Amino acid sequence: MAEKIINLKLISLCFLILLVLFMNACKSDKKKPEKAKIEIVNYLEESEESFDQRMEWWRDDRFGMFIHWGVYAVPAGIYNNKEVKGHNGEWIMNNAQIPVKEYEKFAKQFNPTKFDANEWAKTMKDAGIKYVVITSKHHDGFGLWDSKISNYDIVDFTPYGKDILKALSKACKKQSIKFGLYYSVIDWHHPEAQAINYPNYNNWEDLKVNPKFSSYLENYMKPQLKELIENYDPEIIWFDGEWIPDFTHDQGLELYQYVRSLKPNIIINNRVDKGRSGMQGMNKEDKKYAGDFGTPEQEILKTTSTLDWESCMTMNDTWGYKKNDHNWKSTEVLVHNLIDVTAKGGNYLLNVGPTAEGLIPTPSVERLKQIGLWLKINGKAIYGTEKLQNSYKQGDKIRFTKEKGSPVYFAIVMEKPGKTIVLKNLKPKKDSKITLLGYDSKLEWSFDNKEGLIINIPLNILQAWNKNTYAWTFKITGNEI
Ligand code: FHN
Repeated sequence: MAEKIINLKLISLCFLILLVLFMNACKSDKKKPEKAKIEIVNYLEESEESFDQRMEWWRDDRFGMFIHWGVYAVPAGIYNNKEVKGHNGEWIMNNAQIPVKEYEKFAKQFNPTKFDANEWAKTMKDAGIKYVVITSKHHDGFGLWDSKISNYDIVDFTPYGKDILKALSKACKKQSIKFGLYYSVIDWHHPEAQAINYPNYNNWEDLKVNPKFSSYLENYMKPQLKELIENYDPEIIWFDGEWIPDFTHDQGLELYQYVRSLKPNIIINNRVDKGRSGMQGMNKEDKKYAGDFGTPEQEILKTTSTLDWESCMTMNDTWGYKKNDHNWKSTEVLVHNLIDVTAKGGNYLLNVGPTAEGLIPTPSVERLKQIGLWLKINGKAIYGTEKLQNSYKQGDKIRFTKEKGSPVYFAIVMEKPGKTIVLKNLKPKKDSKITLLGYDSKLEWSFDNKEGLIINIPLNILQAWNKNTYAWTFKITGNEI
């Protein structure tokens, strides 16, 4: 009997122990905090493979539109009935040393009732533009979107009251044009960012650093960038105004990480950091600076580069609209620039400066149309191409490109050729069919080790060259020699 009682006690004890263990297990399960799954990625140490993947569409697209649009389109280069000195219309606030409250009066007049986002996107599409970069905020600090961080924007501060970025991003999406946003580090309107002696200074060197700049960076710039990325899903953030002494290299590195953390596959230009030297933007030591591509401004690199780059250029002399700037480049120059940039492995970001009413100036639209017509025929030699390994040119008037990953080469001739054209660096495949883009006929050719490739151009084709031809593209399957 006593043995039975001991057994029963033992069983109960075991049961109790198991119960306690079970309850503790449940408790500790409940208590165990969810392991935080925050993965800290260092975007500055991206592998080459991942970088190449991220940059692929941008490298293929080659041709983008830059849009400088904002309050400065209202004065359009004139202040107090006088033409303001300096090329750039978007600099009028600074160049004419206009006090903030005075400049705000222009914002109060900004009413672009003729702005039609779909029309703009169609102009881009017809021009063969593949991506666009628009000034969300230029140096004057005015925003083209409905910012919740500020009321100095198109919705809260102007009679127009509609969100331009919203309309344009939608219209671009419809036309499959990738959407990018320019954002200025400089802000002449924000009290924590503007030089503390603004607008009373004699020259650039006089501008005094604002001791509150890092507060503006943390509490204004970053939240605005977050807003822009979350609301408009841009593919590119294009920084500018990074040269001011208020902004540091370390802040640039951190800003790059910040923007990538908001959208990891976004592409960011090198002006996110202090790596551009002068206007050229192709610092040889770019590796230590953040940024995905170099930004030569108003110029084309002299030759190829191992870095990615994009030449941004105006069609006349200003970025932002100036009513008296009529110094337009010819369409021929613009087409030749696109060819030259492409052959050197870069991208071409061509600027328009719309009016205060919301229209892209007619001379720009006309040129864009002509470029589009040229690209309709010759686009194969531009989009999705890569630079040649040996030489991107022959003399001043011939440029080469190559279809990515295939033995198809293009020789682009930028002046009317004679009855034959001789190419020194390409050897066609035996029985290769050589054509001129836009014409069906097979061209006769011969190849000689000494002379090179000789292509005959029939008279009827030669006679078709006119002032809107700009350049002819010969398509050749073969290899480089
Ligand atoms: O100061 C600006 C200028 O207004 C314009 O936006 C150009 C475009 O690349 N960037 C700056 C100068 O580098």
